[in-house]
Amino acid sequence: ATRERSLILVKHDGVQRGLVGEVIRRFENRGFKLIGLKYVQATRAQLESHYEDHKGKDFFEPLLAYGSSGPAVAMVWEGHGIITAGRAILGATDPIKAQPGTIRGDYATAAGRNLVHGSDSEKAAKREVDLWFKAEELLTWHRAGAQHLHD
Ligand code: DAT
Ligand code: MG
Repeated sequence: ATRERSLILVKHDGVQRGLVGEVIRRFENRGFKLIGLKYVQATRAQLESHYEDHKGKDFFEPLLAYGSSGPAVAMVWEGHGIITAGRAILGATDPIKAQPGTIRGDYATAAGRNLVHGSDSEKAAKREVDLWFKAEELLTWHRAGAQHLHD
């Protein structure tokens, strides 16, 4: 097992669609460990920072406006390969191209309502975890049976 971490969000559309439990279930079932969880009203400023790489793109303003219109669920998941595997669990950014069996491929139809976020690199994960969580909000614990999940 590694300590690799990823910031996963159930964005406001995911909350509205009642998919919080579904998202958690898929990561839990896969064997990843939940180390941080909160229900948050993101501010525009927080989303501007979160999505800083996309500043200037035509979807940036709608992304901030919709994302700050209601609550989201922020999570930190930990485990070997979580960043790559987490992105695979979410599916492609454009849900039309997302494979069935992924969250976006099963539930979403538009990039602007693609339900979830997942960190795309270790550098991004560190930045995003620090943006959404304080250090003391991340819990270290041993998942029972971990020896059966990892060699
Ligand atoms: P991802 O969320 O898969 O990492 P991204 O980082 O390229 O995708 O973009 C961030 C978010 O911006 C994405 O989840 C939804 C929105 N977005 C991206 N491309 C878009 C587009 N062509 N139209 C509308 N929204 C878009
Ligand atoms: Mg991204």
